[in-house]
Amino acid sequence: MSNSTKLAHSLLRQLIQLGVSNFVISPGSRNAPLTIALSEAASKQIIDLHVKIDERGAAFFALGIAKARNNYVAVICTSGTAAANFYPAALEAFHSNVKLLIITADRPEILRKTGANQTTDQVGIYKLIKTHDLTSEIELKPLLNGKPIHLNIQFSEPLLSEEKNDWLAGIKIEPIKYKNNVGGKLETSTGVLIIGHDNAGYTDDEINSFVGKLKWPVIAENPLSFPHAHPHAVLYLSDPKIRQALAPENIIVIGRTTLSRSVNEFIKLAKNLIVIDPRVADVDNNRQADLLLKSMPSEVISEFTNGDIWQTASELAAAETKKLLWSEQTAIKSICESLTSMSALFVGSSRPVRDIEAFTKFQSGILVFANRGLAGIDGNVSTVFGIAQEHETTNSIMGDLTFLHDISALTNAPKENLRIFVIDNNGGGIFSTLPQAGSNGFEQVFGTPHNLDLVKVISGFGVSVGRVSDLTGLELILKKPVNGFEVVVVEVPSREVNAQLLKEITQRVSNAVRIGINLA
Ligand SMILES: Cc1ncc(C[n+]2csc(CCOP(=O)(O)OP(=O)(O)O)c2C)c(N)n1
Repeated sequence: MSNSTKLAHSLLRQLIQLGVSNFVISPGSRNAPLTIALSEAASKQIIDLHVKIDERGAAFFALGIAKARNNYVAVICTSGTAAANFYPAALEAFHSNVKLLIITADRPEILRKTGANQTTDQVGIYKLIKTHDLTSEIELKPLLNGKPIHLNIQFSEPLLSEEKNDWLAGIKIEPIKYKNNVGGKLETSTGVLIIGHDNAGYTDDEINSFVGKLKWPVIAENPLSFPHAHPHAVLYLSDPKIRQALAPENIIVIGRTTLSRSVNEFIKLAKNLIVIDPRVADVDNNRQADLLLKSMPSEVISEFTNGDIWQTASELAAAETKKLLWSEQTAIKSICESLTSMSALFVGSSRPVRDIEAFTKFQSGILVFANRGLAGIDGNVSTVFGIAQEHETTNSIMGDLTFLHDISALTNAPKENLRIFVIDNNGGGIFSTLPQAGSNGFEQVFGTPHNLDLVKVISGFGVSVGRVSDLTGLELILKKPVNGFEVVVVEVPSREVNAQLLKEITQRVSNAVRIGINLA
């Protein structure tokens, strides 16, 4: 038995025993000791093995499964540029505390800087994630602490072994159980609670339990998951007078608020800001607040804060949003209203995540995911493929550029029930809502139209695809249950028209709320 095979067996056996059950691999030679062993484990149905030719997508796919399972998922590649392709997902995992277990195969250290083939410095390649550079067996359990991990394994030749041994014999799987930290006491008075999109890693139930103890009005970047959240707040908080009128003594923010200027301006108005986010311990240790809490308090002493004014404002806003014409906003609102309970939703970066914040409300039983660690438009299709593995039904909404960025994922399309809605505005619509709108060369450097017929592109991959360009067409599709994998290209008005509609609805909502709460 070669030393490399023995090392691979020892490390994989430990991981499987500790409850790592999903392994994502990409083909290569240096990682062969691992991939051959994993193929054996998969054939005995001890693990789930996923093979992806592109390491960048492989890592995002692993990230998606890891998010959905709240457990480590291993992603394994050969040496050289393959390892660099893990970088975007590694960064996303670091900033969102996802249990990504990165394993890069390497050549022996002695070959570094000698001009040897496919050999670079893989130690510290992900900078923010410490590398464990291994030449021999180590105990892995202490490393599985809930954060992303990088194992760089030096494999020397021979990489393959003629001899067979039953390295899985007698394996006993005792998974590590990961629990979020909930504990400690918070004493405060009146205020408003704001829930950032990624929940700071807490489950919806953990947050809802905290909401119940706090008895304050709630607003959420992801209103779909929180029955007590006042929807559409981001629209009317764009008005400085309304912000001022609603400004509370205290604000608690769970996680990060990365979606809108209006909510962040509102947060600045509180006399006292409390942040709850485990990442303030390390990832975000320069975060500023009057009180930084690394865990969700289990005991809360607070004063009931009347939310009637928020209720009124949100009802007035809801009435205005019902009058919307066909647009990205109506499409996203209708898709979300049609979601069935016990399903997952993955939301792409850019406008879709923001339209959900502005135009949707609580929908029972939907698990919402997004890559908010760094808000990349990369790897979103692969991430949703990973999430879909773990749910009976998954839907996703993303922009056309986000979809195209990760189009290569379609080479390995899933068999699960997954429907991806691509909001096609032929380019980056968000930029038309930002100050650079209309600047010199805007279309070339910001709008970046692709001018592609997405239906043709997608069908080229052999994937089932439909096109809708009005509400009636969309509603017809929404009535059909998700059955297998399909993409729906949703053609919406131009980016400029959408930006204008967004401005108008924001203004209409603000006016209605100002009048409704007697600020006019
Ligand atoms: C990897 C990466 N590159 C660039 C960006 C900057 N960026 C943010 S939104 C966006 C445009 C996205 O366009 P699309 O997916 O079509 O969504 P829309 O803006 O139309 O809602 C870009 C390029 C990013 N967030 N991530």
